[in-house]
Amino acid sequence: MSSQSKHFALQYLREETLPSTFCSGCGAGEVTNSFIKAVKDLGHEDLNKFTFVSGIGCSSWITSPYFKADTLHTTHGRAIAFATGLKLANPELKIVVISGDGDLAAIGGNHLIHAARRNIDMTVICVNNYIYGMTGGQVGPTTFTGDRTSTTPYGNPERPFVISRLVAAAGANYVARWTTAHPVQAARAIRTALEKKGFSFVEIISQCPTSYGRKTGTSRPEDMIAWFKKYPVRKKDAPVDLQIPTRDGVDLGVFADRNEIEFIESMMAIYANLEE
Ligand SMILES: Cc1ncc(C[n+]2csc(CCOP(=O)(O)OP(=O)(O)O)c2C)c(N)n1
Ligand code: SF4
Repeated sequence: MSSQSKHFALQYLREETLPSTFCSGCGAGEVTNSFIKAVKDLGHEDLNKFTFVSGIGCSSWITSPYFKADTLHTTHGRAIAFATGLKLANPELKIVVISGDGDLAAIGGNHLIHAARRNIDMTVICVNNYIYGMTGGQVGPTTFTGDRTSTTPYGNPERPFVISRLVAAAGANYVARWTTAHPVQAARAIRTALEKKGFSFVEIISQCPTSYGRKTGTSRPEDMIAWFKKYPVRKKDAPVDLQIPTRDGVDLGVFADRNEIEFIESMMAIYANLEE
């Protein structure tokens, strides 16, 4: 293949690791494309400016081993805890966490809300496929009520979190939610998130035809994408809808966009006062 006909993302990926191990039709590739598009639009020729952190899960494999960058593949649920340590040790680092909804909102949920509350400078991309994909489709905190999963074979009795609302309410400077069916909007949101000082969060709803679709009657990736396309888009500054979402659709768009003081700046301001 001539270098001119190469896919734009290949410049940022370790080609020797491809093809990826994701199932065919998985949304992980679209998330990768949206992220790389955002980085390219920001004028970066490579990923050297970034340090990537992920937990454990299929979505956690998006960065490592594929990204040509420094990538830390950590433990399940602790990506934000590792990322917080890195940022405090070296505030110059531009840290990006890419992980799944189980990793970030179930076992890692406490790290997530407190990082948002502190407004620590990092970007978190949450790949929400409504399930624990890697381990075979167990129910998670984003699974809809009534969904059949491998651990709720008669239907899920719980109600789902809306992670984006939760993170916005906790204090993040930027929060947006799109899907793999909205790659342009997702790339734009990631670009805004990467430029934002403070805690920025982009949730991308993504199809897992293998572990979620198969059990919930939508195992064709194209059917899942058609479903995502029907989701309503919030009007800018519209009041946040507090209804518990159903499979009929979750709202997309921007949930927070503000410029409140970032954690390390806040800490340094206190230290500066002590020295005076
Ligand atoms: C402490 C710990 N608990 C549980 C597991 C098993 N485990 C690995 S990945 C995973 C869930 C993955 O789901 P998610 O984070 O949503 O990512 P996905 O695979 O859906 O992309 C679990 C429970 C683990 N590795 N470590
Ligand atoms: S199990 Fe689901 S999330 Fe994991 S690679 Fe396959 S389709 Fe993607």
